[in-house]
Parts: sequence; structure tokens; C-alpha cells
Amino acid sequence: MAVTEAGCDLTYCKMRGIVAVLTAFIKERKMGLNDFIQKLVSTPHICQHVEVNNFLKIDENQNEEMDKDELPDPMYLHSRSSLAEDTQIKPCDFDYLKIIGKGSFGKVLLARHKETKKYYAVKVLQKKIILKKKEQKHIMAERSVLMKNIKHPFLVGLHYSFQTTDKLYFVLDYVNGGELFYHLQRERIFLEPRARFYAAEIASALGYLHSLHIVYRDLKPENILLDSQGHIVLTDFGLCKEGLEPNGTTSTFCGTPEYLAPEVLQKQAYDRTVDWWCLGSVLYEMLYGLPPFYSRNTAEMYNNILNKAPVLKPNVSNAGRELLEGLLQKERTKRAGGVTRLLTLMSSLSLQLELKYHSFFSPINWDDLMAKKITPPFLPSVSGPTDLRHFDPEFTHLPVSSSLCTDSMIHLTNSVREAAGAFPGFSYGPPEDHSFEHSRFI
Ligand code: ISQ
Repeated sequence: MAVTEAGCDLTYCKMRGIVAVLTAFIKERKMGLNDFIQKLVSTPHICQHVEVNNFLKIDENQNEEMDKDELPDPMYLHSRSSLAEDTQIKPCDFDYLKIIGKGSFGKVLLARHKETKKYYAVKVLQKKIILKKKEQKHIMAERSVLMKNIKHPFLVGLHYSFQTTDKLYFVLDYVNGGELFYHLQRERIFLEPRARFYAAEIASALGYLHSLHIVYRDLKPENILLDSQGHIVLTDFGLCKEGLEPNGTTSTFCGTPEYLAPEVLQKQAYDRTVDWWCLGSVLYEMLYGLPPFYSRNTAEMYNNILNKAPVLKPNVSNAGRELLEGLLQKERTKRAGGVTRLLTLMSSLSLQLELKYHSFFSPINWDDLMAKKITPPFLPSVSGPTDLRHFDPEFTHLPVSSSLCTDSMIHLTNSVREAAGAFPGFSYGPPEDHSFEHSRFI
């Protein structure tokens, strides 16, 4: 095809070129406007200017009937189709099917990508609450930990993160084998081979994080999940400590007390050996049915953690008790797998080796373990991805808020405005699919 105008031949190729240039120009302007609005809403004194306020209230009336506690997302910032890039991942790309977890900052939902039909666990956090609790550093740390090209068979994988003015979204692997401790509670204790298998998978994930200079720090029962095949998946890197101080220790405290190591409880400097304490606590609970220093009275439990030796009854093998004794050493420089303290002093890498070659783990072939070639000792019964029998009905029975995907804009209150710009650089989409095959349904 050729178009002749004023003696100038416009071939199809030339037209395509012009269209491409115009498209790029419009796209650039759209992105520029997007950035501009973001800057506006995150600068309170500019927002208060009457002209700016009028500009930002363009669509305000659309939401007058909305419940103020359930504000819909103002997706025009990053994700509303009119301003967002077409290729950008956005809340409305997903159907939100069920709530599968809830915490102080937000919730975790089972979601299905509308196009690919793949299932994900989408963690949605309320910016306002994070800011109120001054936790933005931890949340950004979680994101950066998840983004650090972390690829390990027993760690949850991050596919995307994105934000709207009032919420942060993490799109994670979805697994539905239930919390490890949900199964432990049903069975009271695990026999040694089963406890060994889970402890080995957890240890290999922790060792991998350590190799990236990441300390998990607060391994909690609710963060240890099983996939549908019965393999471990550790979630929730919100409390991970990234980038140790020059002496290899760090000193901030944050977390819940159950498995906390003495040095963390006392707000002292700690290093990666804190994770071996947590592993010891998990292993102890799997073998004995209760956490090692458990008391219903929290103050007494603190005192036990700091001052009492763990009770190691003989219904566990010598190898198991010896390992627990080594992992639950109150003095972190002495903490180890119980073989030789000299190695411990040499380097923390040797701790991991000492663990790996501890007689308790002698039946484990670590290469096979990493390759998921060891058949899990227990297969969680699930009929498909929407089988939520292993999630707490307290969550799954809750109604899913329609505000997770809406095209409406919200009225920008001052607190929403402040929250909007508090997480610069949060959004993330991997250059290539680096998902893990945790779930046979993905
Ligand atoms: C993945 N699958 C199920 C539940 C989850 C909870 C938190 C993070 C990831 C998850």
C-alpha cells in the first residue's frame, strides 16, 4: 500500500515507523504523567495547594458510597489502565479467590492470574499500618531479600511486587499443604525420620540464605509451610536481616518470642548462628511436641530461654539429643552441631558443614535432598489448588474484599497521601520467569 500526499509517497513501512514514534511518545508522556502524579501525592504541601487538590479530586464523586474502611485502590498511580503501562502487572490482573492468612499488616490471598490461570499467594499489606508501626524498613528488606535472585527449592519465590497508593502487593508461589505445625498439632510429635527430613530441608534453606549474607532471624512455626508434595517452603522474609555489620553481627530486635535466641531476646548483637538456634527449637518441638523452653507464662518462658538448660528426655536418639544440645547452646560462639567447637571458631560456614555431617543427619544425602529426590515422608492430601482444607477456616471463611481490584479512584486523605510515596522502588517484575515448581498446580 502507498499513500500519496503532496507528492510524498508514504509506504506501509514509513507509516509503521511514524506510528511507532508516536506510540513511544505517548507512552513516555503517560509515564511522565504517572511519575508527576506520584510526586504530587507524596508531597503533602503541594497536595494542599487548591489547584492541585482540585486536579487530584477529578474522580472523587465516584466513591461517595464506598465504605471508608474498605477503600478501593487508587490504581491510577501504577496500575489503573488509563495511566499504567499495558505490560505492567496490576491488582486487576488477578481474581482474588480466598483469604488464606491474616496478620497485623494485611492479608494473604489465594489469587489466580486472569490470563495464565496460574495460582499465586498474594500478600497485600496496608501502607498506613506499616508506616504507623514504623516497619517500612522491614517490608522493604523483605522485598529486597525476596528479590535478591533468591532461588532455592525450599524458599517461597517472589514473582512480582507492586503498589497502589495505599497497599503493597507481593505475588508469591502458592502452596497448600498447610503449615508444618498444623500437621504437628494433629499428630503431637513426629518420628525421627520425618523430623529429620523437615529439619534437613529447613537447614539447607537457611544455609543458602547465609551464603547470601541473609540471616532469617525469626523462624516461626507459621512461616514453615508444606507444598502439596510434602516439601518444606519457608515464607515471610519480613524479619530477615540483610547486610550484616562489619563484625558480622547485627543488633536490632523485632519479632515474636517463641523461638527467639537468648541474644535476640536480650537485644544483643547476633549473627547467623541465631538461625541454628531456631532450627534447634523447631526440631525440639517436632520431636518432643512442645517448644524447648515452653511455659504458658511468657515471663517464665523468657527466663527459661535465658537461664535453663533444655530438657532432653531419652525418648529421642543420642544423635538427636546431641544435636539439640549443640543447636540450643545459649552462648552463640559455642553453638554448633556438637561435633567440634574448634570448627565453630574458625568460620560460620563450618557450622553448616558441622550440621550437615552430624550423625543425626547421616541418613540424608544432601544432593538428593536439594534435587527434591527424597520422597517426603508425608503427602498432604489435597485434591487441587482450590482445596483449602489445610488453611484455617477462620481466614478462608472471611469475605474477600472487592476493593482489591477496582477501577475507581479514592479520595486522597492526608494519611493516604503520606503513605503513597513511602515505598519508592518497591515494584518489581522479573525479567524472566524464575518461578519455583513448589506446587504441582502452578
Ligand atoms: C504461599 N502459599 C500459601 C500461603 C502463604 C502464606 C504466606 C506467604 C506465602 C504463601
